[in-house]
Amino acid sequence: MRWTRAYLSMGSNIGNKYYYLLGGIFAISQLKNTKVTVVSNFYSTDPVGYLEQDKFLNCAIEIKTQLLPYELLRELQRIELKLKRVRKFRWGPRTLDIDIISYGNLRLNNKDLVIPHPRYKERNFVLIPLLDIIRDKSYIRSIINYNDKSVKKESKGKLLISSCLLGKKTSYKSTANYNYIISKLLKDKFEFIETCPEVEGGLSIPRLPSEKNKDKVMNVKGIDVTHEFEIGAEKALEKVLKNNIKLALLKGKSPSCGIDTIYDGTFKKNIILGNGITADKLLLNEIDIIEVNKDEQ
Ligand code: PH2
Ligand code: MG
Ligand code: MG
Repeated sequence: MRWTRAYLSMGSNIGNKYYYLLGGIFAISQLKNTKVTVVSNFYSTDPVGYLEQDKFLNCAIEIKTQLLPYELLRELQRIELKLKRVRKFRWGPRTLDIDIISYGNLRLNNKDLVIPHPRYKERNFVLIPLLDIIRDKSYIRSIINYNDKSVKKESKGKLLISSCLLGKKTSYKSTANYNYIISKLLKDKFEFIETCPEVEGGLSIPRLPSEKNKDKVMNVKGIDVTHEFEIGAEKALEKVLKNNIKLALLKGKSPSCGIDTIYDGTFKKNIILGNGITADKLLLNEIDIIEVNKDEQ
């Protein structure tokens, strides 16, 4: 199968807008046979259409995919639905809109899918992010309305991030969890405030593997390290509060950082529903969390 380059436009205007856009980007990067290759800047944009609604946050991404157009559409709709769910401790609607702007040089005109997107040329909230990332900029430049000031580039926001995801060798094995989207595509767009709650809680690098079971964390030799994990969680929360952070990108499955799924405490690679100690503490303080994992080799 060939890889096709596609451009997607993303928008959110309810709740933690960065949570939806970045959550969408990481979810897209996990689709089978699909890679996220470029991410635009993020823009605050006045609503177009219904004016009685909050400002949007918009961005555009380039992907390379082997999914066919309708497969891609279905997967994107599934991601929209998944991110619209109401999360624990928080209430209210959540929205994420992901539109296919172009797919290779395909032209398609069906009632449920039109490619290129039928209205993108009139929408500066699509064109301006697209101009950041598209290879052939001259056509887009010729159709942008430069008098329209309703699309404003966002200044760099702060995100909490697990330091192993930034390439630091802080994991229990003294390895990093390199992630291309973080290290290459998002690095210049955010200020990362890093934390390794296990190290900051006083544990060494390397350290014995630990797993969470109910509210305790034990290492593989049966020593209770809950106290260290709780100190680490406290320190992560301090950083979040001090920097007024609303969103964390945390390493998945970890007994400190894992969100939604973790290991069950038996050291047999069994996965159960649950959050790591730091993840739980951040959720209770209304911080949204996106699970990020290292790239597959
Ligand atoms: N999306 C819409 C309608 N209006 N306005 C802005 N600024 N940004 C959007 O993404 C947007 C919109 C329908 O999808
Ligand atoms: Mg749309
Ligand atoms: Mg849509």
